[in-house]
Amino acid sequence: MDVKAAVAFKAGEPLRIETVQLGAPREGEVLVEIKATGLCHTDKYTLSGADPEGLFPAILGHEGAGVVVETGPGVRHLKPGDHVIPLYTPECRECKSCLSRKTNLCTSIRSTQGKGLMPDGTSRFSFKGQPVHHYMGCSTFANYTVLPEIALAKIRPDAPFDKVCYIGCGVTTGIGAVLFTAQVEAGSTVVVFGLGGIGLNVIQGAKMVGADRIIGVDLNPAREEIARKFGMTEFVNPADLGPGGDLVGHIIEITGGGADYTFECVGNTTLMRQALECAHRGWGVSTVIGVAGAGQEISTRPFQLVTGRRWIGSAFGGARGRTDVPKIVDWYMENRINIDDLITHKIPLEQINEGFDMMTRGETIRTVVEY
Ligand code: NAD
Ligand code: AHE
Ligand code: ZN
Repeated sequence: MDVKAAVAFKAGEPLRIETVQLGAPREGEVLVEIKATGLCHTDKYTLSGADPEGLFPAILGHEGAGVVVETGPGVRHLKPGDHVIPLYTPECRECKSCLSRKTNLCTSIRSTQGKGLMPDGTSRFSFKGQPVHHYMGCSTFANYTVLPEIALAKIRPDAPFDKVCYIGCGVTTGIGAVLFTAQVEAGSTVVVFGLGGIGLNVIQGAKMVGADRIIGVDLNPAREEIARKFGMTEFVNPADLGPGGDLVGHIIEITGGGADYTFECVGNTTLMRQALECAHRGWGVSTVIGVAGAGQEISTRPFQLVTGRRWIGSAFGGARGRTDVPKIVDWYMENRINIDDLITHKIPLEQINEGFDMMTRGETIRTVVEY
């Protein structure tokens, strides 16, 4: 069938709106009509060429919501008409990782997903007879896409697509990192580096669990107001510390020795080190969420770890997609979490490049494309 998509033909070039061809769902696969998709910083990062797994041409987008149109042979848990959220972290419930109960990183289709292909090693998308890669197993920058059944969370039918699409990445990543990965306790002091689409959800999660102090760090002063609305208690702009300002020293001072939990939500390796080093000696836990570019590495003095700080990471907030995503949709529908105030812009697919430009200029928290 013909579908409308924003295609990434080359790293660093704007997306192009094209009619591409989509093949029918095969064994274990599902055809989904995407109704809405968010723009995540990770899409921009891959388009920039910084992603070692970036492939071109590809249809990016991984933060969607939509409706099942057709199921391929062997699909057991979904039927046409079901409302779904695509999962870039699937949940097969059968692989070693799923059965371990120690991680959400299902490994059943990770290798083909990383190659931009469906589990049988082929692509369903093509343009002028040439294959186009899938992206993170989702490709939500197309109004129809095909996914494996294990990469779809079935959600309640009354949830609005233009809001709950954000649960497909940013909301779950931020709140989940607090609840599932770091397991922040009530009364904790939390520091969040980067107050964008992810960091504000970390703040929202920290407030949910009853953190006492929630300190936000961002270079963009405009982030203070919205972060306070979501539960931030103090704001630090590193630029206010002056040239060569000691961010780590400042945070250690205002927290009386360091934070119980810190979260890096930018993808900056210098900030990752600073986030670790302002975690409290003896017990502080620093969680890396931000995605750094190809070739970048993190470093610190091993003494930072010897003296009891822990450095951990979180993908998709440690959430098990098919199990946890429907629950997070319920939290939204029960007004237990706020998504509406984080969706600052809504655009048609044709304006997607402007959406990324606004993200670069720091003008948006989340932009949603509605088909
Ligand atoms: P965003 O662009 O919305 O927000 C980034 C924020 O960081 C902005 O507010 C910006 O002003 C701030 N910032 C930039 N440089 C800074 C610095 N040096 N010090 C302090 N603040 C700084 O991005 P986002 O969508 O929130 O994504 C954040 C990061 O998380 C990206 O690297 C993204 O790829 C990654 N991510 C990871 C996962 C995961 O599962 N681990 C999921 C989604 C996104
Ligand atoms: N492909 C990159 C890494 C990208 C990355 O870390 N992706 C996160 C999700 S970001 C969503 O916005 C993730 O879940 N990673 C786990 C995984 O298995 O991909 C690289 O460096 O190669
Ligand atoms: Zn994302």
